[in-house]
Amino acid sequence: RPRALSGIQPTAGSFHLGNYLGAIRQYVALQESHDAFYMVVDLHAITVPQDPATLRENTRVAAAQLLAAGLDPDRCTLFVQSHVPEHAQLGWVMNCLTGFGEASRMTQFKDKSARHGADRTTVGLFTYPVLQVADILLYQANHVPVGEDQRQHVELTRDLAERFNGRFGDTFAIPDAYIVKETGKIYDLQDPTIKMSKSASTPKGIINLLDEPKVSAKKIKSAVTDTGTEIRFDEENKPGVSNLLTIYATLTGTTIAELEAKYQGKGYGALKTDLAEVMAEWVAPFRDRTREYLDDPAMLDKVLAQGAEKARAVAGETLALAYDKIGFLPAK
Ligand code: AQP
Repeated sequence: RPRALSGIQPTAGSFHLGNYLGAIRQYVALQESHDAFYMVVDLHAITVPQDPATLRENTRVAAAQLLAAGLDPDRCTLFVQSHVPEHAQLGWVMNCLTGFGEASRMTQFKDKSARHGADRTTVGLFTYPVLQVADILLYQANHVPVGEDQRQHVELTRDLAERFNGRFGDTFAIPDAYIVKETGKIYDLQDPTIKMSKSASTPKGIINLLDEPKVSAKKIKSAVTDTGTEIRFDEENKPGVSNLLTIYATLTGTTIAELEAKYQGKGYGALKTDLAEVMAEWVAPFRDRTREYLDDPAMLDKVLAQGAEKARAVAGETLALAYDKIGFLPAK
């Protein structure tokens, strides 16, 4: 079986609809076909300031949501990044292979550092794409299910894996990004030209999966569309309507064409009312399931401990191989 690896940050408490449609849905699907590793990336979270108690709580909330979304610990390995020290260890190695200019070209870093301001931007934020390289290579991952915003980081991973293999001999598998074209970028509901994002979206622009269902329904109803009337998928001229159609089609397993036919001659109001209902009906059981997992922290911690043990077995082997190739003297 091919390997899959991906990670998600525990920073916001609730995941948002972009996280789910762009990434988590694919995590669930790839459990069936892949030897899959998924982690809550707390090391990445601290690239910006975090309150310790909130971070700890949100790490469990993130794991609970992944289980609620359909990850099954019997079919994938679910763990917390800081439980597997090899990530930081291989991260350092990868930092030493990355050019300063190369890291400076990462657009996610440029966007995020611009938002934080130079004084509040940490070196950790600068090198977080390199830690992501280590995350992926430790598991010899073939496929990395992510949203479109992460494509450049997977490209960096390929470059560094090739560089390492070229310099020290074959060590790492070369991964491919696994991005679903239709849902790789879900847009902000209030500004459908930018991605839905926990740091850039306004509260009305983002659907948080753990919000009250009626709050999410209301946000769909007040989504920005355009001055036209026709319900048609046209990302260039109708980005708002197109985004709603993508969300609707994916959550209900229908096609965009079917939806266009269904809403022919109807107004935007009808589309929004129906999608608001679909949205509320989707988030309600998701919230309930998440709460059930959170009500049993001992079970959750056990799942994460077992996941970390499985992850360490693989990561430890890869790190030992890389250390040996580099020429580190083995500890006796
Ligand atoms: N709008 C989106 N559409 C599709 N996929 C998305 N992802 C994020 N936003 C969208 C994907 O979700 C996964 C987890 O993301 P993360 O934990 O790295 O969170 P993030 O990228 O920090 O999420 P945000 O909301 O985009 O945060 P900020 O605003 O801080 O950058 C990833 O696979 C990501 O591609």
